[in-house]
Amino acid sequence: MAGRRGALIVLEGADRAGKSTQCRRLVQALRDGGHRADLLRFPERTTEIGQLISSYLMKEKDLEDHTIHLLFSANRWEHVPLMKEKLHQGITLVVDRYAFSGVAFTSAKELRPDEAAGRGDFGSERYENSSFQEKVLQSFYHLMKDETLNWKTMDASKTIEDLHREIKSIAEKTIQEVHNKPLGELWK
Ligand code: FDM
Ligand code: MG
Repeated sequence: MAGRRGALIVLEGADRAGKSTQCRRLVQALRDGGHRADLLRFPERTTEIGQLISSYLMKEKDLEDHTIHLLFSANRWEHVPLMKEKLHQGITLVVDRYAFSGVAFTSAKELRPDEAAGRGDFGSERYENSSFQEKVLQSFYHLMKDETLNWKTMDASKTIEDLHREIKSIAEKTIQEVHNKPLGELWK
């Protein structure tokens, strides 16, 4: 195992697609299978920046769109040294949202028509309504055209168990494929 690096596995998607459930299940399954794996999520609300983001999302605080975008970005950057260290140590990172959410959610604001948002059965945080989630999805589809990012599309209407099996098998394959490749960058 010496010198093997971990894989960066990111689950992205609209709200309530089941990402958090699948991330937890995946980390557990990888560990059970003898891999070293850690779970991360973004926004990571526990840092000072994360607390600002959290109060924005809970509508306790209003922030200008560029400002909140940069806070989400800063919240990822403050974790990058730790993430690189873990990946170099051979720990696979399973990440519940990353920079793609950053792009998709911010660009969805630009796509949003100025009409009243139709409310679905969502939570009460900012962005949690179906018309905005529609725009987010469009942004994700746009991002997925970048083939260098090695996207795999999951059908979130499948059962938790079926999805878990699929995701686990993709993750195990990815861990094998990247273990002797140098760390790259998401976008150059
Ligand atoms: N979100 C998340 C963004 O708008 N930008 C980002 O960079 C990230 C990482 O934050 F609505 C949004 C997506 C979601 C909200 O995320 C909180 P969780 O996964 O529901 O906690
Ligand atoms: Mg949410």
